[in-house]
Amino acid sequence: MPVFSWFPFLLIIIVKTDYSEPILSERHEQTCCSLVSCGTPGANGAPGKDGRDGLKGEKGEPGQGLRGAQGPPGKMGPPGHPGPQGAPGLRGLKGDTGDNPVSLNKLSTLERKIQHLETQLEKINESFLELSVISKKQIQTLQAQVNKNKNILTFSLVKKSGRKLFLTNGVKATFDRVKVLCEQFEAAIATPKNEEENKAIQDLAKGTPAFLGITDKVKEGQFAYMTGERVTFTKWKRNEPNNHGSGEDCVLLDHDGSWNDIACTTSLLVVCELPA
Ligand code: FUC
Ligand code: CA
Repeated sequence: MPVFSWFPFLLIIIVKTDYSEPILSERHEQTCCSLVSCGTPGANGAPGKDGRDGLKGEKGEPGQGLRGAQGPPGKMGPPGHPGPQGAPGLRGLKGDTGDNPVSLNKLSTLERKIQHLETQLEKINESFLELSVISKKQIQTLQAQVNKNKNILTFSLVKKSGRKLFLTNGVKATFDRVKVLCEQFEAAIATPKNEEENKAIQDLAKGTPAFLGITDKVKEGQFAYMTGERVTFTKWKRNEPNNHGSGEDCVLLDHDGSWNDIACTTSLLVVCELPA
């Protein structure tokens, strides 16, 4: 038999001898003790070297510590792959019947119609603009009238005399202030041009002295209306006008209807007049 055909047997014998050595020595010890009386057992030898690392233990319970704050969101990941194509949708409703092809002749008629409509529209727009301007003006006029009437209403006491309407708000004011108050509703300071009007103001004032729309501011001693025209009717008290203290340019209508020249800075009843 050639040598290589012995080799497997030889290998088995070697391996077996190697692995069975401790068993043999154990047996040998036992055999020894059973045959020969054994002596006192020797002292324990020094502990052997540390064995190899054991298998990895099971995962432990989560710790007791407080959970930390949530960290910032991570960077956006790369876009995913497009999904598979969806199932085909439901069939749509049937569409409208299409127009027939328009003939050139028909097209020009339509164009003419559109042009006509555009012209009409332009005209309507123009009329509308005109109309809105008119309405705006009308609204402004109406608003002005409302404001005027509102102011008249505050002058609740009214006395009509001939073609004039005398109004008072029962307030006292200096001459300049009376002028402003009356002008607020396009009225003038009460200016009697005859006895009847003088009496109407006297009655309306009910004993309170009132300013008249007459001054000699332009020329001392020459009393005139606010228009600048010289007075045509007067009802001076005896010894008036006297320009007392050299500073009396305005006129006061007294409780008895008589006049006295007075300082314009005096406060007297506000009486205005409007054409009736
Ligand atoms: C008379 C008047 C004056 C003033 C004075 C207190 O002299 O003429 O205008 O009222 O009295
Ligand atoms: Ca006087």
